[in-house]
Amino acid sequence: MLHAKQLEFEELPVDTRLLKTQLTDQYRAINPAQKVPALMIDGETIVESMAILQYLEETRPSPSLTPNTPLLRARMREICETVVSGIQPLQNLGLKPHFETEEQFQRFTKHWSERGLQTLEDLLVKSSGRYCVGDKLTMADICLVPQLFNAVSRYKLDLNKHPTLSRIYKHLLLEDIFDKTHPKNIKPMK
Ligand SMILES: N[C@@H](CCC(=O)N[C@@H](CS)C(=O)NCC(=O)O)C(=O)O
Repeated sequence: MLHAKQLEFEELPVDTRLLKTQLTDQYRAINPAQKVPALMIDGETIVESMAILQYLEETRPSPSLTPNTPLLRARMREICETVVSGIQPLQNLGLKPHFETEEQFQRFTKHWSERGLQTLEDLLVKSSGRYCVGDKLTMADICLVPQLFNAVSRYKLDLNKHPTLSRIYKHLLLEDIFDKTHPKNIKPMK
């Protein structure tokens, strides 16, 4: 989103896997949920991905990442919510300690990722053009790309089973903003 809005920003490291920096009191003061992301902007701290996206969209409206009719905005939100509320929380690494075995955790999270891809495919058949909603980049695309990257890299899920999803993902990966944020191009933070 920051790239899409052509904003300059600085990233601060939060190692959620090994050091679990998110669980420190220092980070809790930033995000009470002890999760990433958190955005410090305009003298405030904003947490929760959708609140961050919406804030950026409202305060930095150009280029617009919102469709221009109520129905298309609803289509965009269907996709955002499917990712942010329907898939991501059910495969978050923070759930892992609540499973008895690694295998149980993997089976559970993979199931909900697969189920989510099918939901996205069915939604995109209705809404998509070259992008998730019509022919314009929106917040739905911003939510979609990292979730699909996760499905493909972490669970080795076959996107070809979902032709619309697969077509849009391939197209989005060619976009400069998604190239910049692709894990292969992210330098490890010190
Ligand atoms: N609803 C939150 C979810 C944030 C979230 O689950 N973040 C994950 C990484 S994508 C995290 O920080 N996990 C570490 C943990 O749960 O300990 C949002 O959309 O921002």
